[in-house]
Amino acid sequence: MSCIEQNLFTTASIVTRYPNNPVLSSQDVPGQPSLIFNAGVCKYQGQYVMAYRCDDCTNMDQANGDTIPHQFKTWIGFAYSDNGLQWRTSGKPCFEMHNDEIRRAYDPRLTVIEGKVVMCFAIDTQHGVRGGIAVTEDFENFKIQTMTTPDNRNMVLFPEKINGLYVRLERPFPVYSRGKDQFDLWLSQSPDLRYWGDHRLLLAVEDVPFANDKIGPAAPPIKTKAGWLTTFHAVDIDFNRGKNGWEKTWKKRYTAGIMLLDLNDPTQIIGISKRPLMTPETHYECNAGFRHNVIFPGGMILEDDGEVKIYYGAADTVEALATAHVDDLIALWSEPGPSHLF
Ligand code: BMA
Repeated sequence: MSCIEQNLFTTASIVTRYPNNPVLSSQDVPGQPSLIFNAGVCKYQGQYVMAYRCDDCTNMDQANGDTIPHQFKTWIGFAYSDNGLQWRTSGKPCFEMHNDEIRRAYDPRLTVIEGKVVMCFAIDTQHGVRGGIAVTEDFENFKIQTMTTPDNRNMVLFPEKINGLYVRLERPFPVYSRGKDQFDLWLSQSPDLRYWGDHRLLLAVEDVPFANDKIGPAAPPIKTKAGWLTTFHAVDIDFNRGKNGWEKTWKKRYTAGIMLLDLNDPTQIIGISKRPLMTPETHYECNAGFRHNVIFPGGMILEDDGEVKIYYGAADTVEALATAHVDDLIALWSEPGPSHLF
C-alpha cells in the first residue's frame, strides 16, 4: 500500500492552526450566504485585505440532500482586518462575471505589485475554464488585463517583476495527452500582465509523493532570503473514502505542499518538501460542509517577526488560518527539486 492509502501523511509539526478557526464563514456575512472559502489575502495600505469566494446556495435543503445544487450563484466579496484574525465585511458582491458566455468568476488570489492589487481568478465559461487577471486599487473597480485560453486556472502572480518580467504560476488541464486529472504546475512570464509566454513546466504531479491525481498553485509566492517560498495544492484520490460531504461521489483529498524557487530564476526549484505542509485533520476540514477533506491555500502573509500566516479554504465551506515561522518553512525543503523537467 502506498503512503497515501495508509494515510501516513500528516500536517507538519511546525504548523499551528488558529484556535478560533474559521476566520471567515457564512456566519460573518450579512444575509448568511452558504459557502465562504478559497480566499486570496494581501496587506495593502496598512490593512489586511481578503478577497473571498462566495457560493450563494439559494436552497440549503436541497444542498443537504443527495444531489448537488447546480444553481449556485458565485461572487467575490472583500473583507478587511487590522490584525489578520478578525475580519469585517459588508457581504456585498464586489466582483462578478455573468453573461451568455461566462457563468462565474471564483477562487481569487491577491498580489500587491507596483502599488496596485492584482487579482488572479478562475472563470467558468461555456467553452472551458479560463484564468483571469484584474487590477484594482479600491476593490470596487477592476480592470481586466487578460483571460487565458481554456482550460487553465489557479493562477498566482509573484509580488515583483523578475528580470524585467511579471511571472505567474498556473495550472493548465491537458486532458488529451495526460488523461483524466493528471495536471501539473506551470510558469509563464509577461512584459505587461496582458501578453503571457515562455511557458515552462515547473512541477509535475509525479514529483509529488503525496499526490496521485493532480497539483496546482496555491497562495502567491512570498520572498525570503533563501528563495521564493510557495505553496501548492496536491490532490489524491482514494475510492474507499466513505463520507463525502454533499457530493456522494467525492473521493478526493486536497492537501498543501511547499517548495522554494530560485530568487533570480524561479523556473529553478531549489527544493521541495516531500511531505505535505498540511493535510485535512480537523472537523471543519474533514467532515463538515460541501466537500470533505479539502485544504486549499490562497494567501500567505510574511510578517515582520517571521510569522507566516497561511489562509486556506476548508471543505469548500469556510476560510481558515494556520501559522508557521518562515525559517521553519524554509527548512522543510529536504529534497532538491526535480531536475528532469527543464
Ligand atoms: C478544485 C476547485 C476549487 C475547489 C477544489 C476542491 O477543482 O474547484 O475551487 O476548492 O476543487 O473542491
